[in-house]
Amino acid sequence: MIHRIKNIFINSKKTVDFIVLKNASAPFVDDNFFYVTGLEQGLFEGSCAVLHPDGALDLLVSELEAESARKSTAHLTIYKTKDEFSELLKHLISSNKTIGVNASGLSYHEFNTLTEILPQAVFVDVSDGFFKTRLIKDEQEIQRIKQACVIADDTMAVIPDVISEGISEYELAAEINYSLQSLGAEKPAFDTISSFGKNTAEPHYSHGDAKLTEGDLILCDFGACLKKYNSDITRTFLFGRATEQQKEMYKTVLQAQQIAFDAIKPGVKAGDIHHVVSSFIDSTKFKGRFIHSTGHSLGLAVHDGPGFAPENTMELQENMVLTVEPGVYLPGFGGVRIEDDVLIKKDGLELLTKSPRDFTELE
Ligand SMILES: [Mn+2]
Repeated sequence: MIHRIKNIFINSKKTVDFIVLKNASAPFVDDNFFYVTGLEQGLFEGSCAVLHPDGALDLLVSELEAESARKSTAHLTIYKTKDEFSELLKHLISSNKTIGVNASGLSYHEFNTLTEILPQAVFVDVSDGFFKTRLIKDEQEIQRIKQACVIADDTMAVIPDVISEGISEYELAAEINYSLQSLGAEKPAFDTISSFGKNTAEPHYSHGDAKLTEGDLILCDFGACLKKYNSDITRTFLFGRATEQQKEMYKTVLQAQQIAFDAIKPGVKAGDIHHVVSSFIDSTKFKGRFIHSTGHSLGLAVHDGPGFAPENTMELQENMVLTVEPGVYLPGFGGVRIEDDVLIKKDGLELLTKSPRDFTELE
């Protein structure tokens, strides 16, 4: 993980002597703790990582996490009490230094704790360094995301078999989550979305007690979390026979996604990808019905940084991983979204999720 740590220092506009990550209780545990350690397991509540510009890493963890932490190559120190933690941290850091913190992952309470332990230190926000470094995935990260994508694809393949008239959105979500974990995921990447009929028109509706009836669109959006890395996929199916309007919605979204795939390559601005997709949808009868951005960066977090959003001027680079997920939503009628995960390659992209994308009418 030495290269990751060195790059965080290089990619931050600020110059600092150390970087300190300090976790609170879950869910306020900084993803970057796992980024710099490469650890696949463990919660690491209250733990602290001290990063050095040469790539060295000190971990300060409670006894509870000691066994998990030993799997990392970092220099490990175990603390038993809060006082011991403070003494050990002071010992690791000479107090009159400039210390970088990740302001986007540090609670105000934990920040106050650090300033109390190290009153002479100057604290500087180096979140830009983490953010920039994490956008470009290294080989280990790409392998983990690929494995998470395989589990998501294998789960998508199960859906036609579990669908039947009268099944509830809750039950379908449970089937999806069961499949994800039985195929090796630690957990679903996020709250699984399985919506039917008019509920498919709400992009962030998760699931409720609606029961599947003939003619319903079925929208499934989920991912696998594996070794802390995530996948994210969406397919929209139809139960029964599709109407012309449903077919047209699907065709439009599928075409929009292909337009994005064709345009994605290194050097193109992320925002421009969104513009080609949204202007295509706006040229159809579904004008104004694409109501979110075209995709987001994906990795340790499901929303791992900016993506194909209207204002994003970031240039695409090799080894970024993003989602491509256009959709069309008609309130009171239903919605269609198709989402895949892509790895940016030298000449274009590699599709990491491979589930079939043609419109499927399920019986
Ligand atoms: Mn997504």
